[in-house]
Amino acid sequence: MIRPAKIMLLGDIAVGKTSLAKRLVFDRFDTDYKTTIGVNVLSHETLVGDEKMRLVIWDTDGDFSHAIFKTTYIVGASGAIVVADASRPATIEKMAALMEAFEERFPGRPVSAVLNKCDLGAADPAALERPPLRFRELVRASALTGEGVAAIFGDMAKSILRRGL
Ligand SMILES: Nc1nc2c(ncn2[C@@H]2O[C@H](COP(=O)(O)OP(=O)(O)OP(=O)(O)O)[C@@H](O)[C@H]2O)c(=O)[nH]1
Ligand SMILES: [Mg+2]
Repeated sequence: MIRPAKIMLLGDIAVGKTSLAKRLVFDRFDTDYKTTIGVNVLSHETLVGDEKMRLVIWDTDGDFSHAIFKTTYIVGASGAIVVADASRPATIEKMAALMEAFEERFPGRPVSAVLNKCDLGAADPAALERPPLRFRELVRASALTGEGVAAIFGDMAKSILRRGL
């Protein structure tokens, strides 16, 4: 049996949500920016121990912002990967706010915070001090180099399986 798990990819406009999903699923990177219109769904099979999982990745348009929680796209989400652009502090604020909103809507479901575009340099430390980020693990990633990408989705799959979601 393959266990399906719906994972939301959330975050501000152009932080690299689509690029992270494409790096995972196709091991490809595009420098061209083609904004996502609405939602794009990608499927990726992975093994957690000897358990087969199908990650159904809902790559959302950053334009939704908090309005995503008023749509049906969010229904049945097992977890969320919330992405920021390490080179734009405002997107880190947005990530924190979206994480809080997801946790309020789905208490007990895993949420991970990802600082993408780490190939461009380190994030502004002040932006990372804002609660709730101060108390959390932030995963550094780059869809360009591939750094962190497999681990982000793999850890999310493990958390979902462990919690029986
Ligand atoms: N240097 C660098 N550029 C990246 C990285 N990830 C994405 N980009 C670039 O950032 C731009 C936006 O990437 P997308 O993946 O389309 O961003 P998105 O979050 O899906 O954007 P929306 O769909 O509009 O919300 C593109 O030009 C990508 O090539 C990265 O890790 N490093
Ligand atoms: Mg996109």
